[in-house]
Amino acid sequence: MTTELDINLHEQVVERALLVGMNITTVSKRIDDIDINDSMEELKELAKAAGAEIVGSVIQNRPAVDAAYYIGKGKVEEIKGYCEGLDATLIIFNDELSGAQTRNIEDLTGIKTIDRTTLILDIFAQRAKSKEGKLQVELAQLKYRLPRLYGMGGAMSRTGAGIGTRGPGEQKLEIDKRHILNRAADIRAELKLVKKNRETQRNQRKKSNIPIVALVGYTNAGKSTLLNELIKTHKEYESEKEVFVKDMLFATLDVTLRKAVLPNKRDFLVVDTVGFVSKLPHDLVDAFKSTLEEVNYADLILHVIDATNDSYEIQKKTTEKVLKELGADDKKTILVYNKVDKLELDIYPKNQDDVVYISAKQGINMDKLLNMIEKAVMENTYDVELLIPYDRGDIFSKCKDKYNIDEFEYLGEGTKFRVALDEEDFGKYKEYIVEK
Ligand SMILES: Nc1nc2c(ncn2[C@@H]2O[C@H](COP(=O)(O)OP(=O)(O)OP(=O)(O)O)[C@@H](O)[C@H]2O)c(=O)[nH]1
Ligand SMILES: [Mg+2]
Repeated sequence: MTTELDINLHEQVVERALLVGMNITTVSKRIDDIDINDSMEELKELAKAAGAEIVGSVIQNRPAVDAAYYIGKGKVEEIKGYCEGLDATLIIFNDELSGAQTRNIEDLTGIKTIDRTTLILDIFAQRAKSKEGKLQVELAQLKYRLPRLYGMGGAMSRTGAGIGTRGPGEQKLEIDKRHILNRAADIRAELKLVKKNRETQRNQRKKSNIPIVALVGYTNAGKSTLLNELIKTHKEYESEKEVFVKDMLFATLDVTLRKAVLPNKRDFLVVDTVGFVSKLPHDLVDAFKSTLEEVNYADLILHVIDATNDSYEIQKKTTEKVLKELGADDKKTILVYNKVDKLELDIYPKNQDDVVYISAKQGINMDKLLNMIEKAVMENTYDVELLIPYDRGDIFSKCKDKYNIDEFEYLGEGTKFRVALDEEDFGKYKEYIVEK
């Protein structure tokens, strides 16, 4: 007999996971498709991030998906044997399973079975700290669970036809379903408020004309470390403004904005974002859309790449794919190869126009990066000195609001200051330019 104590003890035992991947052999591969072995390697990292121990990995080659057992009944029986031999307590599939497939596989093997999406959602749920982050993850989980509800907990939905079909099982499902729908509606309403807030802030930023630079990249590439390094350029820098850095997948779930300063003394904003992996669950991207949207409002993207990771090419492709999904793939981008302190010097190529090799942790090549950022965000701006007569004080205040000017001089003829004007203002204030 199991006691409550047994159950609690059992929950703390590390789950022993067997990974299962499917290689569909008939579909012709596109160039940007990720190789099944790489995909399995990534799944392994994800499973570890969720706290599981990996006991084995199986790849099934098949011309097509099996509707009932995904990899085919015969293969599931084979996997049951592996699980017994390896003492596995969890099976993780590399793709999304339907509710029915999950149930069939669990029934046949007698072992808890989850898919890649559930795994990623689980990691996010463990990591979410802010209220918005938690709500977004919960919404994604509810959306993913709902259509799969009827496949869960096999015994409930297999009450059969005829008398008794509307038994407690079915009723419970209806209650669960209604509960999920209600909760999802509540969360959406709460997130709507947060979104509104975010929009107001965004509009204020837009008015202030500060360039925005977004850090994106594969999880663990060093985005947050780079943000912490960039903000040291600001005179109001305090170590409390630093963000959370950790050697783990998905350390950052929230979008954070911080001020930093360009070599030409102009302020800019740095945005840290959630890291990417391949096959990022659609419900999750959807739920995080309003936070990820910050990327779309950026003037420049710094695509941070861990140059020391063996799979950095794949990680780069993965990030590019997610950017495309967000509609941000045509943004001006600098490729920032990070962690070069761990590489042999000279093995990395010379810096090119939109490529730079840095170490965020050791502060290597930060000056180069900052110059590149300056060049990119100042493109299409005109660095000039203006002399505004006192009877046109309105122009001076407009410039002050828009370009956050710190330094100016009151002269006999008017107010003199340096400013990087945008194209429109450059045309408008031409007559007041004293020096280009
Ligand atoms: N050696 C070395 N390690 C670095 C460098 N930059 C970051 N790291 C380490 O890489 C790990 C991940 O860094 P983070 O800044 O948290 O990475 P991230 O891209 O924000 O990760 P997520 O938030 O999970 O997407 C940490 O252990 C950092 O200390 C670097 O330049 N050199
Ligand atoms: Mg981070």
